[in-house]
Amino acid sequence: MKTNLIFILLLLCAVQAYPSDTYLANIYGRETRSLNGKWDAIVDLYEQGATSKIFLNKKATGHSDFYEYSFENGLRLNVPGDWNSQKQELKYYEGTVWYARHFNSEKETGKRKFLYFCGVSYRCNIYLNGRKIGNHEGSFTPFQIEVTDDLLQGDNCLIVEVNNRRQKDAIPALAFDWWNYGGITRDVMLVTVPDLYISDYFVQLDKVSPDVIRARISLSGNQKGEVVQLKIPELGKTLRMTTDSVGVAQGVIHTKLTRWSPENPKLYDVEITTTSDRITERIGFRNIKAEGTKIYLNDKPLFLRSISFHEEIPQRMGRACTASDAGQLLSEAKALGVNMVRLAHYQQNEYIVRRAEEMGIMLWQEIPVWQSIDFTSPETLEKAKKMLRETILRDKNRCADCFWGIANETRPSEARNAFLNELLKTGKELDTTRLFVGAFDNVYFNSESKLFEMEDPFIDKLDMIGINKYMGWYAPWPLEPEKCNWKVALNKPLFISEFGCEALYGQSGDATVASSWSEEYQEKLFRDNLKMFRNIPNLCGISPWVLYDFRSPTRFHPTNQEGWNRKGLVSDQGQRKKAWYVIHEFYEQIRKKDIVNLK
Ligand code: GCB
Repeated sequence: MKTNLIFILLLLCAVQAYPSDTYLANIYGRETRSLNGKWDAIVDLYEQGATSKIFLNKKATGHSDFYEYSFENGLRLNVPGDWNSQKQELKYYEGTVWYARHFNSEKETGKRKFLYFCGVSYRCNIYLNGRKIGNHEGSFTPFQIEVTDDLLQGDNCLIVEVNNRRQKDAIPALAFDWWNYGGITRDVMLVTVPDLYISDYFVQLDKVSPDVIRARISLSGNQKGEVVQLKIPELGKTLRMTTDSVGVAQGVIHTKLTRWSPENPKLYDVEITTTSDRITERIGFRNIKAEGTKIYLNDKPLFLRSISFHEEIPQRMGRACTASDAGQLLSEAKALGVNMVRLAHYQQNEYIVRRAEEMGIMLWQEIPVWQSIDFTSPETLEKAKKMLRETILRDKNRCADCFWGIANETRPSEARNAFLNELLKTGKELDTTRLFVGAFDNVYFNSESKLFEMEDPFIDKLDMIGINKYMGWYAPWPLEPEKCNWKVALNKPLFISEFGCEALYGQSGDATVASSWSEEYQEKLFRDNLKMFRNIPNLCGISPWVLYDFRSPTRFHPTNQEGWNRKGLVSDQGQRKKAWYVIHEFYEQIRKKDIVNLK
């Protein structure tokens, strides 16, 4: 009863936090026209394009007129796609590129039109027919701009100024351990909706109850007194609601249903209709909670068999951006025997999230608050909050998303604590059905107590604590692995969110020498770490770092790395290293015997 009351109160707060008037939930369920394809591009090394107003896209007429630019007959870039992998000269480019394309549009009475960008890396300004209509910061979340009144009948010229320069106040900031891909890296589309449309909805199972579906549906323009119908045909359920004074309709469905799980990733067709709009989506229902030191999915404790990957196709040395890329990454994860993926270190594209859900893979999604963020800057805090908000908005109906990660490897300080507190507050205002987590790297070996310990006042606020610990690589073993005992956050579920070491595929060497960069060293390190994990009493799962070797400019070794982080269980060419088999065997044992405690 008490839980329900708290839920309703939080729901009320949440309603105010949503931009219900002009939002567009479930973009792939809308009437869209793709603006993907080849775009014209201009590389603006000295960032002079704005001063030269190249967004006006002028053409010379008469005798004395000329312009020192033209989008025609120059560079062409694929959208979606990063520029780094499309042109050798742009491999290391960090700066501005202008993208341009034309498209036709017709005025339609009773309709509204939006431009929707699934992801532009890192910041951008959008110009339509010579006029700036919007901007966005943050590579990994979508944004939309209403263009109903800006579109011309017939030809329209869309220009996007994209910049991926690293900055101190950005998220991530100046240095990070992955490639800084720039460009329009995700789908772009023109969306058409009715004047009064279904802008947003949150349809999920109650936090604790297995047979109560809670629905909150928002209409554009905060329209009051509209009838909204939610239908789940397979359950034989139809819920009729009416919107309140802020255009929100809320209700519950009581029903017996099959809950989504890795073993049975059941999804239901859900249909929402109003007098003017209709939208459908496949939605799954599950309960996730942390209690004591365990994670419960559908009231059953489980061990999280996870892996991480970047949104990168190593063979192509570029960003993953299509449905088939998502299939490639996730099927390699699935082959390892996982029931979960930690999507590192940022919000990955919707193809990945939706495919994971269909395959029965739980997700930890995080925002790129990675190590050295400027915690003292109020602007950076606002950016982080916006990123978290945009993540939750996009994926709140994805039952696969079980964990929202708010930070990776941040160290306690007054500024850091205050920053993360605020961020967490924002997250909880938006979503109370998931678990909030973070990954920390401040566990250390206390030579007096002879225990692995950690002091961080913030971790008490989280539902599960992720620990990144590189024993045998960045940290030498202080004792035999089987003698390493942990006393960290004993009252909470503890998840090893990273561990591992580098090895070059096919390189054979001494299993006791780190600098051999050998598969044997990596294989032994994995076996040793698995021994230690048995001594973590509150362990609820592990996520080795990382599935594939990935590109990183911070990896300087000329023969073993060449700009690659070699911690993959799978090489950049897709070959499985010896350590892959260690984890595969371990995960198979856990799965077959349904093991929850390693002890
Ligand atoms: C970490 C980071 C991850 C790095 C990894 C490494 O702790 O969280 O982003 O890539 O270590 O390989 O050093």
